[in-house]
Amino acid sequence: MAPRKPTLLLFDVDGTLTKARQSITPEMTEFLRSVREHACVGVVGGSDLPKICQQLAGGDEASVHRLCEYVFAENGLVAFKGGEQIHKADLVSQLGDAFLQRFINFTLAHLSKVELPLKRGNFVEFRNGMINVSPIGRSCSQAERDQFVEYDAAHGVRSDLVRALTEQFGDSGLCFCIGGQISVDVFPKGWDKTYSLQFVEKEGFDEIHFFGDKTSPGGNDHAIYEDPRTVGHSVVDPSDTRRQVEELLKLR
Ligand code: M1P
Repeated sequence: MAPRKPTLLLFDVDGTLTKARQSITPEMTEFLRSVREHACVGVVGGSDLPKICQQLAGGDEASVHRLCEYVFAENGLVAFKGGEQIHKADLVSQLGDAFLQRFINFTLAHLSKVELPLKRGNFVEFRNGMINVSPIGRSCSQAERDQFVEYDAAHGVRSDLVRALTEQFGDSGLCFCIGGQISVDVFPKGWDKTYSLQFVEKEGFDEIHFFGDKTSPGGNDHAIYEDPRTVGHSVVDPSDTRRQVEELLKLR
């Protein structure tokens, strides 16, 4: 492998390396491989490790580690460098079961009063480092997901959920973030994508570039995009990511 240059390119996954919830294209995989000859590559996603691996390599974790020197799942709460796990944080230790049960009960009660065109299952997904709450349910199909996106844009279902959670738990040190298409991420303050920077900021990179598509205020890429430790790049889709990386590395 070519010697590493002291620049890190850190990519969001959904909407940045792949279309939302879809798999990376072979062309984008090949592009990332070629980028590794010019810079160090990392990914930081809000999803858990199996989902990131599914999107980036059809579920093959080893391939993801070969493609990316740094892999940060759940915003970096599950962190890998060179294929070795270097960190794991845990929501239960942080918040305790009594609080978590109060939170989950309140959330389910709120969702039980929400009327939608349709609902499916898996409304509260408990992850190592965050709770993901979905009014339609995470087991919806792609077509149902697309339909919810339109419905939510018109009716503000997730904004209402965030409002209710903020009223009830606003002083508990939690963030409520509308990240993807059908859900709200809930995690302790600081456990956003900037969490991952502690693992790279002292690694000797001259610059850390971050590429993400949800960089506006309220988006789950906003904090890391604005962070003084990164040079932020706002992208609209994977082809835009590629174009901006090519410009940055002067590959065109
Ligand atoms: O885009 C990242 C988000 O992807 C999923 O969101 P959704 O299913 O709502 O599109 C979730 O994994 C979410 O946690 C994550 O932030």
